[in-house]
Amino acid sequence: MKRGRCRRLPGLVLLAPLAGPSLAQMPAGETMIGHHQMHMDASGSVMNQNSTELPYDCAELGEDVEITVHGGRAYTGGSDGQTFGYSEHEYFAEPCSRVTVTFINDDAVRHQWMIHGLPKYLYPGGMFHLEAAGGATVSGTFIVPSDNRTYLVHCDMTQHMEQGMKAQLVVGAGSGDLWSIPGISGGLYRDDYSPDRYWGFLLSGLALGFLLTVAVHYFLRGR
Ligand SMILES: [Cu+2]
Repeated sequence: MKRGRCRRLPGLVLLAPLAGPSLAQMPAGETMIGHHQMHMDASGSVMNQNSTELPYDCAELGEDVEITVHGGRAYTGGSDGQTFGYSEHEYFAEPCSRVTVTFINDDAVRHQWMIHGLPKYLYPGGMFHLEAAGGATVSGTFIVPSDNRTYLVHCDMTQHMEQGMKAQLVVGAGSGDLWSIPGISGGLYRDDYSPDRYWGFLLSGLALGFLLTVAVHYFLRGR
């Protein structure tokens, strides 16, 4: 997925919503759990939804942004070492926007779309969290603060982020790309499996062994 696919389109639906059960519609059987404002049913869960309360630094609500994103094995972009991914790994919103995310899980295993770094006085733990069971769709809404900042989005299932389910939400001008966002930024520490490196070590070892053998041979002959 190339950067910029979801460049800001104020007030527009970025991708057409797909049919499917949505937790935003609060179907029968929903559960609300304590202060985490967690809505849960068989299709998944939404945690810390907020569509009305403004962050302290927002004088008024900005634009409405709708993001529809798929998650699953089909979205690795062919990158080595990745098993999972999102259909888009970067999203944009203006400061104080109300962001509604519809997350469609194309896999059979559970996946999440979780964002970190939001104000803790509005979002316990600083996070907003969607989790979708295999084949399910969940959606939820949160409001971002006014500062220019880049937020981490990922799936918190074991090893899923390391295997490609990592993305970023850029609010305003952002605060720089996060590392290891598929298709956008490189790793903090890049692994090097280059065969040249190992050939170098092997040839150096052989040359050193040869020189030592010759040196010992002449040393013994000279005695
Ligand atoms: Cu996942």
